[in-house]
Amino acid sequence: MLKLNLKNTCFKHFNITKGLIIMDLGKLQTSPYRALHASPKSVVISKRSIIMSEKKFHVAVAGATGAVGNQMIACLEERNFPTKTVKFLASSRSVGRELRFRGDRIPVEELREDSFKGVDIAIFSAGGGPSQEFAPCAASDGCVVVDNSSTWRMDPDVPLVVPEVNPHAIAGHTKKGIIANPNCSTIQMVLPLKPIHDKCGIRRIVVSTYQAVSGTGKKAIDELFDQTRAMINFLDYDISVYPHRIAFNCLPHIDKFLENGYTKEEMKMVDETRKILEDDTIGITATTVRVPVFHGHSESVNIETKDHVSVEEVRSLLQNFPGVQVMDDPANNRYPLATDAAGQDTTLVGRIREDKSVPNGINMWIVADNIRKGAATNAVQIAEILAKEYL
Ligand code: 2RA
Repeated sequence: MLKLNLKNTCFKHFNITKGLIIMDLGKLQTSPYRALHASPKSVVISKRSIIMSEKKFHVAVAGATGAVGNQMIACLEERNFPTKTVKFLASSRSVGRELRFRGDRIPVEELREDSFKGVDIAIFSAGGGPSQEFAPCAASDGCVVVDNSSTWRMDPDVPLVVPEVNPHAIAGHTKKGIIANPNCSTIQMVLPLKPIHDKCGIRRIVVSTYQAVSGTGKKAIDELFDQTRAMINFLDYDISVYPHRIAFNCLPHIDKFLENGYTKEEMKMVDETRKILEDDTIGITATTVRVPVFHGHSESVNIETKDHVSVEEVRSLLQNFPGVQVMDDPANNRYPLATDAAGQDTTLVGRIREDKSVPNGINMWIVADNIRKGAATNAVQIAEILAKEYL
């Protein structure tokens, strides 16, 4: 058995026999692969989580058994959210399962119209259909919903919030009882763009994404793993989650294609960015690509600003913006990687440089954990502000 120590990858154990690389499946199924998805490398707990009011809340998580739902539960626990009771809701298929919370085993209940009586805050990651059906039921029972699906994001009566960027928008929760959590690729892009937009006005954004399979969910994580394992062993593989093989490939296709030639994911980045930055004049074009990475979306972002801004000023603006960390020392091979971002809540920015092809152009590379800051952490942060300032 030849052991290769590949930092931050799944593939630790290889057996070389007659020129073939045979992977030790038993070990792969347990330690590195599962550990990569199960536990964060480090957990950044914001000061906000510590300064919560004494008041405690009845909280429900809808879609609790999914990849994002699991992480929402972990975030509530890590950030010490002031819960009085918790309720974990999912489809009838998951009833009978138990999920751990603060040392207790909580039985999963079926998500139904009457699930929200007596619940103060419900965090949803149950998919578009259930959000459409059940979020209004929750709201009519007096519960405020923080919804991770795309269903309500562009509704003018629903705030779309990244807490570091537009926390004031949470006040609009009273209109429908729903607050939308933006798309993961949008959240990590608007964070560093906000202070630049405030300082010198962004005229245009050109973004290309490199998105991890965990953005699609557990089945996609398994498909990338299974295809990779099969290919390394020269075996046949199945293709079911994506239209093409994702292992050792890049798919310029996330969500459905629209009539305008863009995908829904690309148009989410356009529309949501304008809504969050409260500026419909920004020109935005996006190309979103799925890559064979388990956790962490990366983005190449090019901006043109109205007023000139130097690279040094951009660095300084980002260094002083909450939730953003500048990691930009190319001479020492330091730039953000998906493997750096995975397991933490900070959005990493590097490769900051002038785009000399236009008068006021800046390029940067932005990376974040799509399940944490791109979904669960952002939703729990919204719930924290809601709890502290509005309920
Ligand atoms: C993705 N943006 O990565 C989606 C998840 N919300 O597929």
